[in-house]
Amino acid sequence: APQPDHLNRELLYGLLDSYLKNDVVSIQESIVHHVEFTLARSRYKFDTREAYFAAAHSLRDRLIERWNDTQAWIKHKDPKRVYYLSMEFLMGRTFLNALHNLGVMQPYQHALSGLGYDMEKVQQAERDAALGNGGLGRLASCFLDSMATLNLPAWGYGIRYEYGMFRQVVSEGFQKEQPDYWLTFGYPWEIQRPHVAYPVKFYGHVSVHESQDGRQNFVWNAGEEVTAVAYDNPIPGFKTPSTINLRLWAAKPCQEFDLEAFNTGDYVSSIIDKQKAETITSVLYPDDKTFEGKELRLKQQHFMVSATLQDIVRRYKEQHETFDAFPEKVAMQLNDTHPTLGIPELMRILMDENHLGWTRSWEITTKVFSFTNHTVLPEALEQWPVSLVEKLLPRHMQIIYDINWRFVQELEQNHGISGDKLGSMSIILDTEYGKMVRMAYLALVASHTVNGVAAIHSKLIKETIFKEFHDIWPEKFQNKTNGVTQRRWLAQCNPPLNRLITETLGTEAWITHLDLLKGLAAHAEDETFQQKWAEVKVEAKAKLASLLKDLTGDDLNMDAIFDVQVKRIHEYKRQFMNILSVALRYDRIKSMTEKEKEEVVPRVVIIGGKAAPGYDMAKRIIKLISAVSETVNNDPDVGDLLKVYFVPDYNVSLAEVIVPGSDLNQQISTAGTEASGTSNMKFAMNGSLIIGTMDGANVEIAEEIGEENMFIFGVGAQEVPALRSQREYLQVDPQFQHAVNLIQNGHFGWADYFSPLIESITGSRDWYLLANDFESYLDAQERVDQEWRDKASWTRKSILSTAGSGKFSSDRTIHEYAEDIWGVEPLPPTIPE
Ligand code: OX2
Repeated sequence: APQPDHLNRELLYGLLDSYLKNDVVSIQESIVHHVEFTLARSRYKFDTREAYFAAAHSLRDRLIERWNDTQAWIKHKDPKRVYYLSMEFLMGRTFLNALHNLGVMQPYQHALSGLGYDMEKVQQAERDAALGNGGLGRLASCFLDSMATLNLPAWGYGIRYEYGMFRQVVSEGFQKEQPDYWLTFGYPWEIQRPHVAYPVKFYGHVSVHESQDGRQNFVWNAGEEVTAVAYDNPIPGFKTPSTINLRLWAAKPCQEFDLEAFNTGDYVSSIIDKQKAETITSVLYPDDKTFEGKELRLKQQHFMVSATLQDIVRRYKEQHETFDAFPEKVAMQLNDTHPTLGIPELMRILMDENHLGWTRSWEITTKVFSFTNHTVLPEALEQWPVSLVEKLLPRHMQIIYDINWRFVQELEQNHGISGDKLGSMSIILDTEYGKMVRMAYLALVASHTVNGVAAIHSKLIKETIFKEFHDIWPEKFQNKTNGVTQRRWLAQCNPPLNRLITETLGTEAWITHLDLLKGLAAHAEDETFQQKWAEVKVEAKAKLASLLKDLTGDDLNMDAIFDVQVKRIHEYKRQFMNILSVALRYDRIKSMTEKEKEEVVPRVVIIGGKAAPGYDMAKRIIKLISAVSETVNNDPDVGDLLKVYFVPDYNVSLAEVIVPGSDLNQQISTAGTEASGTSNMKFAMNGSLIIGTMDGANVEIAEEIGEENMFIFGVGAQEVPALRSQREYLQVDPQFQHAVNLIQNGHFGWADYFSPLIESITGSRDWYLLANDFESYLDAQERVDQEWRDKASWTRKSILSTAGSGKFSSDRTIHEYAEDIWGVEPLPPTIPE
């Protein structure tokens, strides 16, 4: 681009020598300015949504100042940077978060109310950015918040899907998926960077050229080329100027038009052909746990990592002559195997485009990548057909073969491995349908570190799916127990609890040092404090009740236990077991005398979550929950003693109301199946008691807050394999049988539709051991009811839950990644001259 003839630096520095002012009047001026000049509306007439957009733009200006300075500062210091590569970021809303982190909540509130707008309503006008499925994507977003807050030189990289996670509509109990075109009114938090664009190639063939020094040069002649355009999303840290970047790529038609095609005469269809490029980043794949070998998905993965690596390499080369320092300047974290193609892509860039030999390139590559595994479920593990990779990415397939060839050599020569075992460790798997690339093995071979996401999960991957790799490379394996950001998940979503904690601890330092919450334990027995704690919970419950009132028209019984299970619908998460116990509870109440009913502890059961569109069983579970809900809620014999609700379209913003408003939350996966879980941490922080199995992070939560303050039940992960082999001989508990009969006999209607569900938990089919754990689950539920009767004791446990959740901050998690895996250090958050 042409440069200016003369830069008047003095004038420029003088013009922008201080940040925008954050007094109420300055904020009002900037909001009104954006109403007029950004939205082109009249300042005398703008609705709540326009108020939101204008306020968002004014806040974005303030983010950009900090973003620019942070990036200039990082560039000036040139420290080692960490890049978090993820196909999903489940950001939710940004407005409130940015207000909090920038410390301008109060003046914005006053500014808006002065103009006649209610902050609560303005904030509701924002649509969730739902570019993720669930735990994995939300974890990535929590990590960004922590990386910014900890002043780490970090960036996130991902895809700017035009359609995010589908909107779930429940009609007559059946899930319907509706497209989430979230960009309809524009997204004020992003900055498009049309000049930050890279070509991404697909298909074609590879040719080999002999260079003068006798070396072979591989040239990939692509059959298709698209352009990746950057959209930057500033991520502010809390109480620090540090504002990091989430760079999301969108696909656009390639700029270098193939003139040949245009000259053949069919100008219009040539343009239309080019337009197809954009479909690459159209839609987020909505399946959480089953691998689907779709070509478009593979394209998305390559598109993301190719643009990202070109960007990272370009940034590095701006400041360095050779690649010698690359591993000291760059760390890349692979969020599951989805971005694993980054490995052959970096090899290709180093070898084919920068003419480094294999050995140098491999040395560099294996020093920069590290990999996180998020599940042991075999159906989730990515295996791409070699034939597909070969067609789409011919050069990458060659490189993967080469990596594998050298790896197998190493196994034979250095580890004395041969025969079947070689085959079982090979990156390429031979199946009856042809050869497959095992992405997890590729990631493992090339990464310097692999980690699980909770202690039990990290132990399991060493013993099961990656056992043979652990045998040869024990030092590669680490654990990094997940965490969540307490800014969003406590400070922002639960203001009354925030105030009580701050008042009690005499400091708000817990917002960046969550360990301080343990100071609350000293007050757990204090009656007046318990009283205040209970009042705060009532406030949060009232908000949840009003949400349900809007959804259903019902007034909730505020004395009831608000019992919540919100997460993706999956057989391993056992929502089915939950609803079976609800059916029993209903049946029990039905058979009671009026006198007996007086003793019943009332419950409001709230279940929410999306089923992958192709996951038939999960969809039937939703219908079953709805059917039970329909029967129970309309039965006058039951009245206020039991209510069941399925909350449609569970998402981040709903979670921000549901989590604080719950008394009890269910984390009831079959032991050994839920890698970590992260909502368990959010609930515990907000003083909601956990009923759960010894699975995922529940185990560590129990260590921290005490098993006696939770309702633990069920078999442990070590017992599961043996039990699975004994399933057909298991004597089922009569209550389990009774609950099953109720459904089978059509008590809730739809008996035929539910029969595949019943079959799936019968005898040897019961993979997730519902029958086995049921009795112990009912016991735990009984303990819940008993405990509720003793209000002081319940409140004590609730306080101790919050007090014990200090470990589960993503700040702690990120600090560990930075120290043990990435080798990156915080930058002092000084603003450069
Ligand atoms: C999820 C895991 O199922 C969950 O247990 C974990 O808490 C979360 O990742 C964050 O680590 N897709 N989502 C997950 O795994 C995969 C694969």
